[in-house]
Amino acid sequence: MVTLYACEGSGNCMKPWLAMIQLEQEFELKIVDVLNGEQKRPDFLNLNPLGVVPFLVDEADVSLGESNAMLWFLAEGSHLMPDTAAERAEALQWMFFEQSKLEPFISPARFYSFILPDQREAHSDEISHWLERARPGLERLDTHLGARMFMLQSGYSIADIAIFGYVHVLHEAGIDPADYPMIERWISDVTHTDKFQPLQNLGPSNAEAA
Ligand SMILES: N[C@@H](CCC(=O)N[C@@H](CS)C(=O)NCC(=O)O)C(=O)O
Repeated sequence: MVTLYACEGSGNCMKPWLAMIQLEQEFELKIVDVLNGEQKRPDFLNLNPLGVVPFLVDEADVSLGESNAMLWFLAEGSHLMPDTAAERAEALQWMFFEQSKLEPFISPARFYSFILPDQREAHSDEISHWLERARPGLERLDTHLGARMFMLQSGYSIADIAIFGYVHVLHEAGIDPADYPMIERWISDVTHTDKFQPLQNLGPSNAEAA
């Protein structure tokens, strides 16, 4: 049995969580309270010395950090993994793009605007900087999605789940989704994929105490 350590409200944690739900893979969810520093407690650091979530373990040989690496592992041999080497490489390209051009800017802007709104004012200069840095990636993504329904021509895959994690909450970062109509259309299409669950459902009611 796989155990996923995750926190509420996180686009990164959503990725392996949603993939396992859509793959109908049994797993145990343990919620880590990152706002209260549980990820830096010795018991969790013993598991993952980097002290971050998501983190994925099983009883055998899996001990994995990085949400997109988890997607790659979980999707092996499933309909979420593209068939050809070229498509798999393209999926990886978008997964690296997500971690370098989108997540580093959308995630912190959202953190101080939505998760900790009382700190928005204190971080307003950084938020403006992050929103500016997010724009080229979002424009590139919007153009890409104008020509296809999902990230890959072959259909819904881990590339969509990777990008969806933070892009579907861009409004919570202070970005107007109406600026990116193709992304808006794609967000709606992803929410209509088989067995989709929204981020709000990633929480203690579906988890054991960590
Ligand atoms: N690149 C990593 C990012 C992991 C990460 O930074 N997780 C955040 C939550 S989204 C975290 O645990 N933050 C708490 C901390 O840094 O102490 C991934 O994709 O999994």
